[in-house]
Amino acid sequence: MLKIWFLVFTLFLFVSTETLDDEDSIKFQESLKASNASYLVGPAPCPNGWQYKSLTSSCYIVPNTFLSWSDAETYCENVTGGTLLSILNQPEYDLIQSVAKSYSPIYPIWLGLFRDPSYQFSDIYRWVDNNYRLNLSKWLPNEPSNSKDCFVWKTSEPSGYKSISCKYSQPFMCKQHAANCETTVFEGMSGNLSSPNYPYNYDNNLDCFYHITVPDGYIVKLTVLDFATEGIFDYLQIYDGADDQSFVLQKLGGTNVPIGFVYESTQRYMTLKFHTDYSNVNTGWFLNFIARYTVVL
Ligand SMILES: [Ca+2]
Repeated sequence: MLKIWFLVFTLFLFVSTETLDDEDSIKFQESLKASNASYLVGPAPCPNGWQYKSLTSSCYIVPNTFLSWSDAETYCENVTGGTLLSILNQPEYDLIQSVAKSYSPIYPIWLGLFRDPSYQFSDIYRWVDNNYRLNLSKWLPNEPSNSKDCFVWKTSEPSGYKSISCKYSQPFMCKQHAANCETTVFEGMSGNLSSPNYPYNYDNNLDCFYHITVPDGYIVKLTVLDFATEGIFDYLQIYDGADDQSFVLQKLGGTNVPIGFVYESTQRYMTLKFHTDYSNVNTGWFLNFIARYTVVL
């Protein structure tokens, strides 16, 4: 399995050797009396400009351009952060058909669908954002053609899928899974953070954000108390700053993360992002943070 090979060739490095028991200033002890707060922000499931559909927990956008299949897929990945449209079940087909029809009543739109090269002598297809092989039931009569390698969705009646040459410029939709975590904001001198459902298994397809802010003159000292995720595919990324554009302090994944390891910010902010992929879960993680007084020269 592809995932195993990634695991074999990937090595996690841990940069901090500080332990839980190092000294903190008297000032820190005194100010522990200060109140702590955490609260949830959101939900804001889709980026700006995307349509959220609760039925599929997904976001959709229609770029105002016609492109070839490969250019459209690249556009969805690089420009929008999604993938070409997949239709994973009948409710999604019905839901998106009305959107697609109003957007492009004449021209068929690209599907993020490809013939699985490992099964080229049988009709096995995959969606670009989903690992499942599906026997599709939406083909138009006499489709798919063996001589054409890309697939469109004709949204006008009779609607259905057909194969065309990949080089044609067609309209398209991009899709991405909605962020199904609320963003958690921590403010104060200390707090505990854990993955969703901890100590029970977290879900697939997560992108959860945690923002920590400690008082002026302090830095964030984050300690790992428990950690178990699926290798490199489900990871917790720790940023030295107020958002995920900041410097990455560490990327944690797997089941060998040392308990008691500490990561410190250089300023009063720290951000964490927990990402999980489409399959295989574990019990997740439990962390603690405290504000540590620091003298900035
Ligand atoms: Ca996973």
